[in-house]
Amino acid sequence: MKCFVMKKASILAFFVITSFILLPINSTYSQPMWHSNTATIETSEMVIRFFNKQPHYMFWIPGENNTAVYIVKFLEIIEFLDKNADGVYSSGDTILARAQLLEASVNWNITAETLSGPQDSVEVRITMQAQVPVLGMMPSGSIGHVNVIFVNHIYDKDVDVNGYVVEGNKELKIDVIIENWPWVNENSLLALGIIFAGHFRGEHGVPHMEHHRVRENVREVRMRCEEGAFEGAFRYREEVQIREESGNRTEKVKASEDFSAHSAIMYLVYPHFEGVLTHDPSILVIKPTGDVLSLIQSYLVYIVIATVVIIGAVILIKRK
Ligand SMILES: [Ca+2]
Repeated sequence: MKCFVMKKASILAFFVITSFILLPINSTYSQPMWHSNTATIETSEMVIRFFNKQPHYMFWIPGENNTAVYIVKFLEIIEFLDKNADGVYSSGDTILARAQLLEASVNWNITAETLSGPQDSVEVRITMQAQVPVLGMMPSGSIGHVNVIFVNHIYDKDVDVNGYVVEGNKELKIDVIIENWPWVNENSLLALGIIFAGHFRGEHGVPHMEHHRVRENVREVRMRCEEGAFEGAFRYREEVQIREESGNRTEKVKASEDFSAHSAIMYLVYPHFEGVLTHDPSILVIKPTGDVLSLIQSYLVYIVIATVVIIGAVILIKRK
């Protein structure tokens, strides 16, 4: 009798342990990886590809690229005169010069490092740097070069960076660095043009755009499509750091947008500066939470396995 009970218990234990081993498959620990041949960062929660090895970010949730891929493209930097004095780049403002970041002739140098980050994290850091030609408008022609750097950081766990929590594995923090702009005018401003787009079930499209405020000084534009089970987001701090010979200063950032069914473009506006400007936006993937149905769907395989295992255990025990 004693032996029989022992057997029962050990069979049950075996099945319980087996089902626990099977359960956490999708939460196994892994750190972000860089694939240089495809210029792709891969984590357990997010994939980011630098299309054409340029600052043209395509990103998705692993396994979901057939439904939705979101795109954030850093298109151009414009020097302009704010004619209507609204502090943003708007129609009627005068464009003085332009640097096109995605021209095929611009050669982006890409370097990859794996570092130990803050709070015992692992950081994968991909740096893209280029000397981008700046073309004047009146008269038209080259007026020099600007040094543009995108330093991309991703961490294997949530990390606090200057009071902002960067979400581990699913948020790419980008330092946009603009150095030595060859100014045409001493009263002008710069605008960084960013395009939002996507591939939805293989078709090129424009996501539905929504505004959110994440916290004080941090704004978010959320990208959503009907087809995808997840959303994309672009966040930015409403201030920039400027390093000049005369010292460092922090200045406000404003933005103008033109979001429609056919295109979505944003211009972040930076102040006039001599030296180096740093701004730190980020891109991230957001999975809907609290939706019971989608939670059940994502665990369906495990629920089925657990049920089969339990039924099997009950049958075996009853036979003994
Ligand atoms: Ca304006």
